[in-house]
Amino acid sequence: MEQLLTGMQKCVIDGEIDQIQGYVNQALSDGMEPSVILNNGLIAAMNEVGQRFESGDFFVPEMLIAAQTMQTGLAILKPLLIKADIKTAGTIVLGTVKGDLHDIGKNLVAMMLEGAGFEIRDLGTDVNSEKFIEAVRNGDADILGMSALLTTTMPTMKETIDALVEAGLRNKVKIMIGGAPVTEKYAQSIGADGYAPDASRAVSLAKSLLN
Ligand code: B1M
Repeated sequence: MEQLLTGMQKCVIDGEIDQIQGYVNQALSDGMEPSVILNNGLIAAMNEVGQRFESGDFFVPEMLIAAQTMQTGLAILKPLLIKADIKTAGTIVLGTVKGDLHDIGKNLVAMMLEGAGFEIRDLGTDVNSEKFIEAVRNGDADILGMSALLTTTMPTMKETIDALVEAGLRNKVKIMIGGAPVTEKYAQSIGADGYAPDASRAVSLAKSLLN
């Protein structure tokens, strides 16, 4: 069993996307619990990927292919996890803000967060403050995550936070933001709870916000 998990981790870390289904199916037919495969196989591998990215051993392409491999494995587990009612690490509503169509970074953040056990509600791109607020009001989100790649679209982040305050919903969620032009200072100035410079640190931030 240990050997199978080690192989599965290596498969994700090396981005061997064609082989991951074989590992997951083998583990399931050997009787391994889906939650064990998720936590000790896929998530453990993505933790390692995050560490390699932060230490400069991995770059965006390696992280992307690892995340895609993890998602291919996760697709097999998802229906089983839902049936078993396994608790997620938390629910995150995520989107790229109004006027902004850049989604490569946001998708990578979503994949890494999913790899860390979070449930993601991805609202896509060009999301206005009303849509973010509706998702917070009607859902059970723990975190609202906004991404912006253009200096001209960053103000929607502040608009959304102000509108959440106005709607009396600000205390319902933690707010994290990111994207190339965004900074820690900007996050503080608009009243967000946190900023992450990359997908790997988005995972640590999300975990710390919910602790
Ligand atoms: Co555009 N673009 N683009 N573009 N584009 C930039 C952002 C730009 C810096 C290029 C430049 O001029 N040097 C510039 C912005 C200038 C500025 O505002 N200061 C720019 C511009 C001007 C434009 C247009 C206006 C160009 C035009 O039409 N005249 C136009 C705008 C369209 C629109 O959105 N309305 C435009 C269009 C496009 C394409 C459609 C062609 C394409 C986007 C395709 C897509 O996303 N589906 C595109 C691309 C690819 C880029 C660059 C080249 C690359 C962006 C990217 O994907 N990076 C970009 C230049 C650059 O950044 N070098 C550029 C890789 C990605 C993994 O990184 O997105 O930073 P990033 O995400 C990181 C972190 O930022 C962080 O984690 C991610 C992963 O590590 N992160 C978060 C991101 N979101 C987060 C959220 C979090 C936490 C962390 O919490 C919620």
